[in-house]
Amino acid sequence: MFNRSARAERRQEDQMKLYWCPHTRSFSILWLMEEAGLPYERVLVDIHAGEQRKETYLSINPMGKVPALVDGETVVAEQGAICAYVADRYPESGLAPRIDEPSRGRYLEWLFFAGSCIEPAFMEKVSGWEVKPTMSGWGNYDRVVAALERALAQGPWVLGERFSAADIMIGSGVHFGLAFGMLDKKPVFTAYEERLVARPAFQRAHEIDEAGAVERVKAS
Ligand SMILES: N[C@@H](CCC(=O)N[C@@H](CS)C(=O)NCC(=O)O)C(=O)O
Repeated sequence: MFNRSARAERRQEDQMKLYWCPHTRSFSILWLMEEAGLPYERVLVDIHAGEQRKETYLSINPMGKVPALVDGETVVAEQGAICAYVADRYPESGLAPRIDEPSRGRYLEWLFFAGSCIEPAFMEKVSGWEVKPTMSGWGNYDRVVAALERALAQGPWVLGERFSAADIMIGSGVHFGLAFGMLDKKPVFTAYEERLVARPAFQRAHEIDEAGAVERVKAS
């Protein structure tokens, strides 16, 4: 149940709790925790059984969605916010540029871009929305895809040579976009995805997620 490399020796009751459900967006935070190499406990919220709408969980995430993270008295939901929290609270994870580094600007931009631009752009695509690009915050699907292509053209990561939590957010978007046909399989996206999938932390998260999916079905 706990991360292999327990860099920080924490008592079990002090460990971070990741509220998660297999095969959901909470995969990105599973991956984040594996990249961070910090001990954490996973708490299954079976969204197929409606557990996300129970009062106990709504007090953690009033949106009734996974993921959410509890670290001592800190409670944080929303993938981007969780990435920002963990990367800054545990700088030894090396997942964020320092606040005074020039790359910090782009780092924050891409961290926010995932939720505020990629997510709605994919919804626009699958739902066939007609949007006015100058009025919608995300422009439109084509603009978002063009921005992503530009950002990933150099590589290997969104900040260039340095992998960061921004790659977890952008990478999850690209990964799911390719998997669900919301992104064309252009080499710029498939090559980036291949680099992401090759990361040991991604593979560990994938194994945990798959094992969790089997256990969830058995238990239900
Ligand atoms: N904006 C949220 C989205 C999370 C989300 O949509 N989670 C879905 C699973 S992929 C969920 O919990 N759905 C259950 C529900 O809405 O009842 C984030 O970035 O964390």
